Amino acid sequence: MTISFQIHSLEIPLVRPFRTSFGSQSVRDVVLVEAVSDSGVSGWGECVTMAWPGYSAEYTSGAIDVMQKFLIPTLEPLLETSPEPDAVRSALSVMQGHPMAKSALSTALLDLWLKERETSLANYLGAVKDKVDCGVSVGIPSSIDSLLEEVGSYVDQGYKRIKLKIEPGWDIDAVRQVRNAWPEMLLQVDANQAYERTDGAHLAQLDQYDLLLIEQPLPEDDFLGHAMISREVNTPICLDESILSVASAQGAIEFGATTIINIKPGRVGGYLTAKEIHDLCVGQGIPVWCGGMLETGIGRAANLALAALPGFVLPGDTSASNRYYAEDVTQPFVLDNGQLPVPSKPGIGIEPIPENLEAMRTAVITA
Ligand code: NPQ
Ligand code: MG
Repeated sequence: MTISFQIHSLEIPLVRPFRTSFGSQSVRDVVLVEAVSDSGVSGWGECVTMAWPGYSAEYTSGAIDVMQKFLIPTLEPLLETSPEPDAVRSALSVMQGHPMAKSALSTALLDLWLKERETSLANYLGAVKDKVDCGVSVGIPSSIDSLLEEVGSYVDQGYKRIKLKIEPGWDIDAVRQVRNAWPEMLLQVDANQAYERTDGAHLAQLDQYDLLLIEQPLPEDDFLGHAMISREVNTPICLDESILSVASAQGAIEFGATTIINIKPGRVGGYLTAKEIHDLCVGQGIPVWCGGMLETGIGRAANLALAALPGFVLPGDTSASNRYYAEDVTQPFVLDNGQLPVPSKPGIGIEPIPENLEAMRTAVITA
C-alpha cells in the first residue's frame, strides 16, 4: 500500500463560548485526517464532528472509530496509487451513514490527488470567483446587551451578513433588537431543530424583520413539518441538517420543505456530493450558501473553494479564522472588505503549520 493515514486529534480554545439550541462549546475538538503517500506528499481533510451528537448523530470519537474499523479498511484496495475521487466515494458508499467521517477521508485523498495534478480544488469544482462574501454566525449570548455588542463587532469587521442562533425564548425579541440597530444588514436566523410543527404562527412574527431565511426550525427528518411551516411563514425556510444527499435535497425542494439550501460538505459526505447538490439547486433555481462547522484553516480552505461556485449567491458561514480562534492550525484567513480569498494553490491550497499542529495535538493515530 502506498497511501496511509494519520488521524490527528486537536483541541483549540474558542475565542468565546459558542452556544446554540443544542448546547455550548468553549473548546473545539478537531480531527484532521492526513493521507500520506510514499513519495512524501500529504493530503489533508477535516472531520467536522462535535464531541457529542448534538448537531447530528455523528460525534468525534465515533468518527475516529468508524474510520479506523470500517472506512479505511474499505478503501485499502484503492490505496496502491492515488485513487480517483469518484472511486473513493463509491467505495465508501457500501457503509451507511457517517458522512462527516467519509468527507474527512475523501477530502484528504482528493487533496493528494489534486496536488499530483497541480490543480486547485476551486478549479476542479468549477469556481468562478477568487474571493467570496462572508457572513458570521452569532451564538446565543447571556443578554441582549452582549448580543448587540457582539453583532456590532462583526459589523465593524466588515461581515456582509449576520446569522443569529435562536431557540424558544431567544428569538423574536433578539431579532427585533438587532434589526432596529442595523436596519439594512443582511440578517438570518438558525434554530438547529429547536421548534415544533405547531410553532408556525410564532415563527411568523419574524416576518416583519425582513430576514433572508429561517434555517432548520424542525427536526432533521421532518420534511412534512417544514412544508407546513413554510405555508404559515413568509420568510423563506432553509434546510441544513435535513439535507444529507442529492436525493434528500431533491425531495425537500419537491415537497416544498425548503426554498434555499445550506450546503456543508461534511454533512453530505464530501465535496463531490456537495457540488452535485449545488448543480441540482442551480437547475431548480434554489439559492445555496456554504455552511460552517467551526472549521480550522483546513476545512475553511476547502469550503472557500466550494463557496466560489456560481450557485453560492448568499454569503456563507465562511468566517475568518479569528471569529473562532486566536491561533489557527494554518496561516490564518483574514477578512478583507467582508471577503476571504479562495485558495489557488494545488489541492485545498493550505497545510497545517507543523509547530501549531504539534502544540494543539492531543493524540495521533496511524491507520
Ligand atoms: C449550523 N454552524 O449552521 C452550525 C452548527 C454548529 C457556524 O452556526 C462545535 C462544532 C460547535 C460544530 C456549533 C454554525 C458547533 C458546531 C454549531 C456546529 O447549524
Ligand atoms: Mg445550521
